[in-house]
Amino acid sequence: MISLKKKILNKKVDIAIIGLGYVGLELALNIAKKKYNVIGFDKNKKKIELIKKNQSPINTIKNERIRLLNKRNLHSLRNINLLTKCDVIIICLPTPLKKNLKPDNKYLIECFKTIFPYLRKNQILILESTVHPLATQKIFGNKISKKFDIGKNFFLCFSPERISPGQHEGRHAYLNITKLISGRTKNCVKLINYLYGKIFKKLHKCASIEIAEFSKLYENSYRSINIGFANQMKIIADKLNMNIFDIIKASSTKPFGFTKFNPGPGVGGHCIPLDPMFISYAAKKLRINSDFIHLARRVNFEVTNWIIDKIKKDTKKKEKILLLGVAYKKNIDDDRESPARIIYKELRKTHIVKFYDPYIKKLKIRKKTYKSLETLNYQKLKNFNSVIITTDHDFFNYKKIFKFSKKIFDTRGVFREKKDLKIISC
Ligand code: SAJ
Repeated sequence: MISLKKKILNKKVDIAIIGLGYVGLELALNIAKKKYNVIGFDKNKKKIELIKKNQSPINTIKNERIRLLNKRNLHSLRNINLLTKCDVIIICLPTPLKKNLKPDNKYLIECFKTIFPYLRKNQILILESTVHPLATQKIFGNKISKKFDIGKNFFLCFSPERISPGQHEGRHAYLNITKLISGRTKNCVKLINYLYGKIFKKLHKCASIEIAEFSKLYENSYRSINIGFANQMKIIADKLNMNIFDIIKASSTKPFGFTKFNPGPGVGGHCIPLDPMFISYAAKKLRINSDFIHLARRVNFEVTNWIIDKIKKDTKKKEKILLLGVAYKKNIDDDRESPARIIYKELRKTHIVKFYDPYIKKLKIRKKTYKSLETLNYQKLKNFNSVIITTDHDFFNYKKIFKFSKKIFDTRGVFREKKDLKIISC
């Protein structure tokens, strides 16, 4: 414990990061920037090769940052035996949902099976992946405590990732975001506090690993529920011929007790549609109610269908439609769970539909791949009967979109201040 503390404070620890996705790579770069020795592992050999060539596999992480990593320390899982020499092991792997909406911990379980033989005394294992309550103990803690004395000769911690993809300035910048830390024992908390205290500006010590697990899910369920509320209010306001954005703008003048959320085409990404289901899973196992979570999820899907119905009512079959943006939110290249995918797939059944996204060149839907328009020629927007603003990327020139489009379905409120017959808010 003492020697580990000294090594951490003197930056002599070797830190392994398993999973170099948008969480693990960002973390690796920030730890390397603080002059720690980082050893990166990822099962995707192509990704490792790309990073070794100083090319970022993630559009929100710029190539020039990749040089921070010592390329000799990047490995596929073939060299996982190197883990034994590492003092700290941080796991940043995906935790998707299964088709039955239950948590799918297969990546964590497989990873733990692979690394377990290489765990040795006086190592710190930190899980950053989003998991259902009690999962850290269930997947890692129970088995580790058979081989080690957690808190004495092995240390188990949990610190949920809090990345806001695509946002790098100000309070949303990675290192400015308060990092929750937790550990199985007091010594575990002390050690993650020493290490993460050297990397992040602000830490919050959670009373237990389970509190930290639940907090992550709570904050994202809060978002899903409030976005769902905004989407349902949009549908009601529309029926009353009111602009929901005028309503929200007025409510936002209240300086307390109100947090603004915008209605949109639905909820995409790898956090908000998924994380609340981890709480629902835990509630179901306890046979208690989590209606809020299911209602929000339902409304956030319903609003996408409501938009599709509105477009079908306002257009004729076989008309030409262009979707502007397919990413799940602005200024990123990620279309996971993006509502634009549903809109594109559905409208293709009755219309001639194209899409353009500056960050996404191809859409894979089921077994088919659909290509984005190569470029966006604003003058040619008039060749489409209508345009749908599905993702409000800052890249778009909205003045030109307004000028050259015949009809605009605005699902993001970008034209909320403009009252014009050719703009249909939805
Ligand atoms: N959305 C709305 N209305 C809103 C906010 C979001 O319709 O008012 C939609 C977005 O278009 C998107 C989805 O919801 O399709 C999710 O948006 P998000 O802003 O929550 O973005 P995410 O999924 O990238 O969420 C991440 C989360 N970060 C972590 O889990 C560490 C979330 O907690 C952050 O609050 C969010 O980034 C952020 O603020 O950028």
